Formats: sequence, C-alpha cells, structure tokens
Amino acid sequence: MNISDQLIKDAFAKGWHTCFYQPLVEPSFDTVKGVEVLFRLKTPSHGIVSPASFIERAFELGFEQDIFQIVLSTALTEVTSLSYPCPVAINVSYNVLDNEKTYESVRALLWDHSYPAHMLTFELSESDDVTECSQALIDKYKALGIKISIDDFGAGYSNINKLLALNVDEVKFDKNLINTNHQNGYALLKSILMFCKEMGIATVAEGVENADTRIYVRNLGFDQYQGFHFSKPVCFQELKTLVAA
Ligand SMILES: [Ca+2]
Repeated sequence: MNISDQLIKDAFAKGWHTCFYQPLVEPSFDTVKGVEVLFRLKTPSHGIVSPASFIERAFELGFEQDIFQIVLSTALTEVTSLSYPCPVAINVSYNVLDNEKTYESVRALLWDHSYPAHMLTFELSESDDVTECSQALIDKYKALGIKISIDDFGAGYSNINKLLALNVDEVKFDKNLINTNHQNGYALLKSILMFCKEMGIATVAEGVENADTRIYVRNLGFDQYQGFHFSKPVCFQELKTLVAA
C-alpha cells in the first residue's frame, strides 16, 4: 500500500520518522558487531510505514538528502547513548555522496557526537551507485576515516572487475547470492570471497534467514552476517534489549 504525497510531505514537515536497526553479527559466536540503520516513517494514522510504501516516491519528491541527514543524526544520537561502542552502517546513494553539503554535515555530525569516523560505514548499492562513483569521491570520505561498503553485491549485472578495483573496505553479498542453490553461484561466491580475503576487504552475508544458512556462511569464512535468523530490523528500544541479552 502506497501512502499519499501529502502524507509524505507532512511526515517530513512534522518529524514523523524514526530509525530501525538491524544487527550485523559475527557468525561463529553470534555476537553483534554493529548495526545497519534503516529509515522508517511513523505517522499518527499509519504507525510505522515500511520503505516499500514510500521510499521511491519520497526520493522523487526530493527528500533523499533529508533522509540521509535524519538517519545519520538519529543514529549517532541513539548509539552514542549505549554503554559500548557500536559501529553503524548507513545506506547512501551516489547523488547524496557527491554533494558538498553531505560532506560538510557528515564531518560536523561526527564531531558533534564525538563519534569515531572509523566506526561509520557508508553502504553504496552495487546496482545504482557504485559504478558511478569515482575513486576520488570514495577516497574523500575514506580520508575522514569512514568505511565504504558495496551493498547488494551480486544482485546486479555490473562489471565485477570495476567494482573490485575500487578501494572499498567491505562487500555485502546480496541475499540471492547467499541463498542460491546454483553451482555457478556458489563458485562465484567462493572466488570473490577469496579475492576479498586476499585484499583485506571485509565480507558480510545478507539474507541469513535460518540456522543452516548461518553455518554455511560461517564455514565459507564470512566476517559478518545479517538476517532474520538473528533478528529482523528493530526499534532502538528493542535493540538495547537484544544486545544486552
Ligand atoms: Ca544496505
């Protein structure tokens, strides 16, 4: 169900939004190593609204930059209230990254929250964003200490050589590549994993929905995983309970 343009505009004008967090988990001991931060609308009439119902339209209406700012600012405020250092990963698009306003506000927010830049990762989707990015743009953020991750890797048909030639810190393997039964998919997965290990690039498996898949990605040597097996995205209150458990 899509929500109306007016409701989207009202939500931004009135601050009807919140962040959800999905744990990034180390597969051997199932310990939380960080969180991916996800934007949600939260309106009086509809409650929590999932991105499928509004995100594309919100981007068309020009709220992409606002969403990035809200997510970064909310996440840094919330995670710095935890009793331990919690790395955060945030989705960002090429358009947002390639904007001087973004760069300056990222610097200011890190400073304001005394949050170490090396605990912040920007996830750039393979399909839309990474191939447009120049090494210079990526390096600009890396120079601040921020890590760059290729998101949804294996979902698109981009030039793998170009992607892997970029100096990134992490690759997140798309859920379809993780859950494939196809022999070619498995071979591709193994060879890219090996490449990442040699290059010192961290690896994350997405879409780990059950115990078997967790064992599978652990045995393959993934550094972290994400998926319903450990937890769906949760609100900040639930995250506190989850990581304290
Ligand atoms: Ca992501």
